[in-house]
Amino acid sequence: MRALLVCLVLACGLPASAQILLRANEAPPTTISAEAPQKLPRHTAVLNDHGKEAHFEGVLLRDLLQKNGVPVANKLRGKQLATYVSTLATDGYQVVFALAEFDPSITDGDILVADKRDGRPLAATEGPLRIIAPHDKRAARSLKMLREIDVVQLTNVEHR
Ligand SMILES: Nc1nc2c(c(=O)[nH]1)N[C@H]1C(S)=C(S)[C@@H](COP(=O)(O)O)O[C@H]1N2
Ligand SMILES: [Mo]
Repeated sequence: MRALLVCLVLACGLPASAQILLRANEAPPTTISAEAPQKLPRHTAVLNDHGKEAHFEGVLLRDLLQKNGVPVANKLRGKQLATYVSTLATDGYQVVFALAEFDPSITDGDILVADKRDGRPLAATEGPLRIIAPHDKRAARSLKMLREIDVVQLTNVEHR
């Protein structure tokens, strides 16, 4: 793939099993063990789970990206607007977000990587980590059993 590829597998104030993986182009993935867990602010979000409210807690995906060298702080421009964030679950489910969805000057940018539901750690059927996209009308992008996050910047080579 002719795209700059950065892959992050998560940790950061999140379950101990989490670790960070960085990958650029076809280079072998680099795993960085979370020896010094990053202290990120905790956030909450409410998800409409088939008509029932579920309360989740975790860290902002935006903060996690920022902390791992993907700038999403504010007012993205240029190639940053041609960058996507692909999330992959252990069951193969995959959801793509635009990087701009994490820019607070464009959206509320409050998509979570959650590790708690109604105050308790997530069950194995949805955890240990789950994406929560609280403003979506359906929970389809709220990917369960999160395994990887790839940040991919498109290049003009791919435009045809
Ligand atoms: N890993 C994973 N996450 C997923 C899904 C899935 O199949 N696998 N389904 C999505 C869909 S379509 C919905 S509506 C919500 C809730 O799915 P559930 O009703 O199976 O809990 O999870 C989302 N996250
Ligand atoms: Mo769904």
